[in-house]
Amino acid sequence: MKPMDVETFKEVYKKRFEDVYAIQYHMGSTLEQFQVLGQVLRGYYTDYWIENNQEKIDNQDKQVYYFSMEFLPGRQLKTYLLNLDVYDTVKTGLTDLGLDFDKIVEAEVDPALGNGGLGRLASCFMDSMASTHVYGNGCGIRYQYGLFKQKFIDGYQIELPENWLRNPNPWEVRKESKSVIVRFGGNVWLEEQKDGKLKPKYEHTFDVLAVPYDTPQIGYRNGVVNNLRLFSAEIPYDEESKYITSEQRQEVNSITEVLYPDDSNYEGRLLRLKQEYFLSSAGIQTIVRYFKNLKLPWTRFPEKVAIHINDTHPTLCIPELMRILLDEEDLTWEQAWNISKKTFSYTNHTILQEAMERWPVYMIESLIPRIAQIIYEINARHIRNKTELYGSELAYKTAPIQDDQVLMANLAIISSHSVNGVAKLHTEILERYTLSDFKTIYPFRFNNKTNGVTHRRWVQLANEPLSQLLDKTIGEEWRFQPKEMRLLRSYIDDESVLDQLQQVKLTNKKRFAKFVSEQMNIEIDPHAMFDVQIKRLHAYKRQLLQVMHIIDRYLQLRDNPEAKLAKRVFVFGAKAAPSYYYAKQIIKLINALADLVNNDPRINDMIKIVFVENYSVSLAELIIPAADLSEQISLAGKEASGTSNMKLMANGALTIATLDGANVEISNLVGPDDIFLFGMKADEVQVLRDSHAYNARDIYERDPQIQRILNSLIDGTIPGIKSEGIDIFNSLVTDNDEYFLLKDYHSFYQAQMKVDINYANKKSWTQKSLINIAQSGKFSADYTILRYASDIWNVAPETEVLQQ
Ligand code: 26V
Repeated sequence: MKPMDVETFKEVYKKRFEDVYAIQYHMGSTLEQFQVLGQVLRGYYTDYWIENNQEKIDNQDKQVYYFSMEFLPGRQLKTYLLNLDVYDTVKTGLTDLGLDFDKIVEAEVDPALGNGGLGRLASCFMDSMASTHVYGNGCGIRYQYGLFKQKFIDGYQIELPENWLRNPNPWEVRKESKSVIVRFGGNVWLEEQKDGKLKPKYEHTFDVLAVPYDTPQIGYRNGVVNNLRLFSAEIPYDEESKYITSEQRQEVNSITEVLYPDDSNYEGRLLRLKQEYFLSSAGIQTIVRYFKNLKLPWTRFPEKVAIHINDTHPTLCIPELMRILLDEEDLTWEQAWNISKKTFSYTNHTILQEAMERWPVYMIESLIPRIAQIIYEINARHIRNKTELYGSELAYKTAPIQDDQVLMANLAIISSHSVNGVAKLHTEILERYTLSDFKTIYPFRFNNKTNGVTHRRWVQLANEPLSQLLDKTIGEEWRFQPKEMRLLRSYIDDESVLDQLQQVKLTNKKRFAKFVSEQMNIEIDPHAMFDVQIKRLHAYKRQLLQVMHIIDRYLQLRDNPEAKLAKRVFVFGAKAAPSYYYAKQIIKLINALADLVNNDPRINDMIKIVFVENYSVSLAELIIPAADLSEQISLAGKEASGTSNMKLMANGALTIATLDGANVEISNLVGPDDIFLFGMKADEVQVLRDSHAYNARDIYERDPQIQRILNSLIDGTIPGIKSEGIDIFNSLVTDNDEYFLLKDYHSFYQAQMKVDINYANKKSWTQKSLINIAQSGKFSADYTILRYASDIWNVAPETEVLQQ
């Protein structure tokens, strides 16, 4: 990489600052300082970016396109500095100039262009593709407003718009010249050409311009710069006159105005369908244009292009590619279909029925009529071919169109060459139950790719004290090869390393405690256990189970302040979908409980509850390094993978978990002594549900411990709640507790008591923490990406630094 020394950097920075703002460099605001630093950095990396783009064209290497409706990149500045290997230079330079590096870092907005795990995974993958030398391109939407900003008012969640583009974004480049037109609506009919071929004709279509904005994705010290391309909807320039009414203009702008916040809850809303087609069409057109420049025959398309769809949201990519190959490139159906199938692969991220996308046929027909015709044809051919081979029952059960709806998962599965789940258990459930009919027809199409996280962001940057300790203890190789963190294992009895590990944790806890004191006015003891549950608020994730546990402890401590319980700080971070009423009631409950518990002098500060507002990637970076205990307590079989579990583990938190998602793999890696497992297993849940024998009211009536906890929801114990207490009580007792909280409660409670006992022994706790850190390297997204590359995308990255 190009050398950059501190003195040169300082000169360049000062000069640029004064040129841009016409004031002396030390007079600027932190925002101005950030903007200038962004420009300086951009000047530094652009050469690589240009070089990389040229190289790709010259070498004609296969390109991966990762389509996702969500990306959650977090702040980029530190990632760029780290990956360009100029972190220390820049930090020292700015400090020399009397500027506050950390403040400048915080001046960057954290783009919330995703809901949670799925979007964050896409961004970890972008970082890993660049770092493992996979030519990966992200394709997404440049939402003008990201996920809503969460505020608590009187304990209730209020949603405010998140205008993340308020200030200029120094990383993105608007590529107007690469814009494409996306066509909606109108009438379409097939007309016979002179040569006898049928070609579609369109009239009265509504055309929208898709303008790309590119953001570089810089690999870790390897000179690679990939591209994240986000499309923005605009009025086509040469057709301004057609869009004269404000309604028409608003209709265009609304397409990329806002991210849908209803994570895991499908709603057949027209605007969402428009977004999905907008992304699919714009992205596919861009790829086709790129491929045509290579001047190769169409049959070689799958050799040069792999297209991955992140959940079903961009599935319309498939009929869109078919449309272009058929209508514009004159391929036959068989030719187009073969090319498509070899090109597309699909990841499933959920088995929750309510998250499965299915679009009414009439909607697709009126919004994108030509695409509807193509889907009908895919459907008809599927039924015909599969009936012949497997009989009509299986053919119809796997068809993409059923009951006048397009089942997007079915469409994605039958049109791709690979379908993967995101953790071993999840893939097993898909194969055995959810998608078993497809498994019969396509036995080799399914595979597992357990999720991963980038240790660069989640350890190297978020936890500098730990990173330094690792460097000192095991050398720096782990930074390139996270599996090398396992070398830490041999220090399990090294008192000095254990002491330092404790110091690292304490430092991080103090940093978080300072934030909590300054921002929330709550004083927390850094020596207490920090017990963390950070994820979207959803009934299946069972934040309520943790609430029951907290109430239980609170009541015990109130009766007996000397009770043998560990001092704990319970940390929550969670947004609820704006329309998810029950989840919002739980938010109110947690806040009301926090008010009660945090201010009750009878319990001697033995419990504090910290519910951080507006949980985000940036807050995760602050919370995760400070965590002692990681709560991964979803009902077994429901959480596809989870990724906060991996990040927390890498930062030395111990996990309390059900055997769900990737928790199963974490448990296998660390062994039974270094994780706290509880609760029903996925197959037990299935049996219990199928038996219809579960009776939650019965448990409530017979079990005094549970009864006392639940009564506190309705008897005024928690003064801040009103109807919420009753509704939540009813969801458990009257509505038979859909997620089996009462069934799992005792097992959970026992596990929590075991946690308390273990935490009392500082040394053995720290040893367990060390094992967790050491084993976490296996969850590096770099390895996950290499498996996608070899098993699914068929690309061979230059992996001189990484072996799987
Ligand atoms: C569905 C929908 C439905 C339509 C409206 C907007 C919307 C947004 C997102 C979703 C999909 C939710 C699926 C999801 O986020 N799954 C999570 O994926 C993570 C990464 O694989 C995984 O770790 C989590 O366990 C899984 O819940």
